[in-house]
Amino acid sequence: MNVNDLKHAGLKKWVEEAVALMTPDSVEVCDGSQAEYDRMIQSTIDAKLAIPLNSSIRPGCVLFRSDPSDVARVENRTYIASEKEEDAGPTNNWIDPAQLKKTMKELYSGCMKGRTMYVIPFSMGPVGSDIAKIGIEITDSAYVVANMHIMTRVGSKVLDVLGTNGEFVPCYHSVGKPLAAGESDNGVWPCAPIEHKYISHFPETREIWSYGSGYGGNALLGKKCLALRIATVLARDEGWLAEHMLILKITNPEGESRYVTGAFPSACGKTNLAMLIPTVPGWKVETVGDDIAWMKFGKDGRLYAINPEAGFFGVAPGTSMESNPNAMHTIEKNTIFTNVALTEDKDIWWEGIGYDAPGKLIDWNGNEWVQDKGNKEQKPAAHPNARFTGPAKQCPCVAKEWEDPAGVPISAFLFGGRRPKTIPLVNEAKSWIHGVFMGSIVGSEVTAAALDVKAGTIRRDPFAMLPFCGYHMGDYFQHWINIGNKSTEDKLPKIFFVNWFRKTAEGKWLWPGYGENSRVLAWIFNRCAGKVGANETAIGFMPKPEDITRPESVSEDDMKELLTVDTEGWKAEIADIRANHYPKFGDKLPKELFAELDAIEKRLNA
Ligand code: SAT
Ligand code: MN
Repeated sequence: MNVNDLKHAGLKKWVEEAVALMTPDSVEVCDGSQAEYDRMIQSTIDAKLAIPLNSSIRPGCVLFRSDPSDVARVENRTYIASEKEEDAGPTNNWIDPAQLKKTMKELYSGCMKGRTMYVIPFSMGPVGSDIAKIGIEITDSAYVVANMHIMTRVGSKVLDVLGTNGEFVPCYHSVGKPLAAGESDNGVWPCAPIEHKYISHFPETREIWSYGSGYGGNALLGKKCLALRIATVLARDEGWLAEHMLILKITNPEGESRYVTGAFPSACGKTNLAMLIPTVPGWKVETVGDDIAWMKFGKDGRLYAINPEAGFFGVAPGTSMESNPNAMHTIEKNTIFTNVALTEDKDIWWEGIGYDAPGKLIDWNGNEWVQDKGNKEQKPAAHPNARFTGPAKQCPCVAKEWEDPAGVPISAFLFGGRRPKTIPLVNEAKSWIHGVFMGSIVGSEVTAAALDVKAGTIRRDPFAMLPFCGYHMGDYFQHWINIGNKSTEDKLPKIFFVNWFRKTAEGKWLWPGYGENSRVLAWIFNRCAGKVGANETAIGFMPKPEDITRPESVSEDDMKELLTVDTEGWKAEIADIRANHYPKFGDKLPKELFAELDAIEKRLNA
């Protein structure tokens, strides 16, 4: 499709301006067809950026290797350019929007020379759903187009919904690597040096401008940029929730179903939880989403969630038939792999895939790699943030209602992180505001030594939204409080804190995790259904021992430890929140949260 065929005058004008600025050789409006996807993949194969995998083992799959400077989201190059600096808040990078646009326009000037500009109409959420939003991404990357085909709903059907004057979020993206006449990428992942990378959000005008990176959330602008950073601003203004949450369907042995969402910082096994296979007999868990939930109130006063995405952009290393068979089945075909290792028979391999490297590999840098299990210093064959992009509809445990435009009614919110100490296995908030308090103090042990935080320390990541909230985090806490005032406690989701990562003083896991987490989900389900009581403690409601089953591998003593309030640990936690966490938000921290902190402290001292 051609720019002249666009029926939306505002969209046509916006594209024409981008063409004048970025001067691509040609322009294509994406129709979302299979033929278009195949053409995108073929063009990346021709440019030696993609390697087709063995079609008898992994049909329809390709492998990309990115540049070592372009392997993950770049948080220090990600900006919230609100008019006023205080609106971005202490957790975001801020630049004056006018100044940022000037800098970026210089970078965008002529940036698509020698390339095709693709115009991608996409819908976050089922096309036409009340909860869905439309974005238009302009990009010079066929890799981005192909990934967007999997991760979102793309094409003419979206333009039909947009009509002649519908609203859309305009998103600019360029890899920032123009080509000279006759030049091709020829096997070199195109991107710009780190100091020219910008992932910019303009919350007031609801625009996204991304430059210099072709990877993941920096480039697939529907995901963290639109569905979280811009959507949090829309949600604040319109009275709904845009959250970094998985969505689960849980069915009990009687066949009753409930839906829960959960927010966990990265590296806490969110995708595994979303696709969990229960060990408790008779229970079933299905997936609605693995990363993002948008929730709006229904007429009945309950919150209904949709998954705005259509695919999974999951971390490959550590994913195996043991840790997540449903993810492994999802990526058997029609999947894009990025920065995993390649085997001799053109299949994929990564650390933690569940079996040794079969023979000589090509690692994510494109070099020969032979596994040396005796060598602890050996560099991994797959990048630790290597990813698969797989269609959600291929997931064996995807819930049948995962695309229901009305969304699914939510019974519970889970918050959690990697907490080796203090935080019990599960703990239910006493009220909405207590739950908001729990969300505001989410934290996780830093595991990767690469971050400039000491490994073993707790990094606070409120609501798992630290890099994803498009405005001041203190105002965001207030928004959560306001949402609670829009309905009544009996209709609002109950809120739970969970922790699968408790360790003994000797460093041994107290809880086996994975499928065994279904025991906790079953208790949460039964609490929501009013089928079990609980012990009321200083920190919330906790299971009575007889109401939660114990895995064989967990001793009675360990189970007791998992479900006991660590009073001294909690006192230290409260002191840390008071001294180091809450002060970061200054006078934007809602006073209700300080009151909650005081109340818990008082109960701990009683
Ligand atoms: O790169 S993404 O933002 O899409 C994934 C992640 O980092 O969480
Ligand atoms: Mn995520």
